[in-house]
Amino acid sequence: MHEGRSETARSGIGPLAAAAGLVRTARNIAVLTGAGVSAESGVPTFRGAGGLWRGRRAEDLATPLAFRRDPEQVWDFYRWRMERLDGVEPNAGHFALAALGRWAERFWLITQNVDGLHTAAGSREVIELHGSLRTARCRTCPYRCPMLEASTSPLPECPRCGDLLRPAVVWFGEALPEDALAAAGQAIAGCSLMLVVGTSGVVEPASSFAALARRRGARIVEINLEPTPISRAANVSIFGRSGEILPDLVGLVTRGS
Ligand code: BJW
Ligand code: ZN
Repeated sequence: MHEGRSETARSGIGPLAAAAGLVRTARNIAVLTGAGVSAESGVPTFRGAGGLWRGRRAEDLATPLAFRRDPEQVWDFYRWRMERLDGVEPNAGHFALAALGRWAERFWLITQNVDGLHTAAGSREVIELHGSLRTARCRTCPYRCPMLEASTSPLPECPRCGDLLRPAVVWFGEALPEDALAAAGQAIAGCSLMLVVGTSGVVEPASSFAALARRRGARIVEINLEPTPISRAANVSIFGRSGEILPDLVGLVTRGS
């Protein structure tokens, strides 16, 4: 773990203790997670070396245009993603966030991830900004079904209207689910501390949440392997693996050890 550029340098205490102090006094806590929180469970991140699929950038396949051009290839990609999720378990970071949720007075867990691992770790009412890889939906009508039912055929069709089914995730240029966006707005307005974990902070609108919360007076703690655009808004940045740092941080907050 490396010391972040932050208030901690001035106060002389380490970033972990500084972050624990901020979280303990906050009580109303919002958490925003990205792919990094699931990396130690073996789920590849989007950007960087792990983000490639057959030489293509994962984010280039997560678009409506890619689906219009070559739906079979996009389905191949998502079937591969589903297979990668088979047998994947939440890691110590997911469990620590579930424990933090039980401890906090008010708590919101906002995730950009579509892997369902926060829920599997026991977090409740997870705000899934970018949808879920566990569900498929029709691209035309409101039909939805479990992904496992849809992904048996190379190009699954809607049993109601006959158009194509697609993964119920949010692609670039698409609006986020209204309920998730409204819940995230409440979190930003209601939190006195936002903990941002394992996101590169480049995808809107999630990348603005920390700055918005900070403008409303919340403190920001960031956990990532490296500095990100969110580091500028952060009171404390802790650089290291979230599967190691989160249990330490939550232990300090909830047990004082
Ligand atoms: C660790 C770690 C460890 C690793 N411990 N840390 C110009 C053109 C076109 C669009 C735009 C544009 N400018 C802005 C936009 C908008 C666009 C956008 O933001 N684009 C930018 C990229 C330029 N945004 C959108 O289009 C969004 N919609 C929208 O804005 O709607 C407006 C609208 C309103 C009304 C009508 C219509 C539209 C939608 C964004 C959807 C993003 N979708 C994806 C795919 C989801 C489905 C799927 O999974 O396939 O979401 S893209 C991808 O990026 C995925 C992720 O959730 C998202 C964020 O990635 P994340 O989580 O940050 O992962 P990484 O890989 O980037 O970073 C991992 C981090 O973890 C790194 O920092 C590591 O260091 C760290 N790490 N191991 C701690 N162990
Ligand atoms: Zn349909």
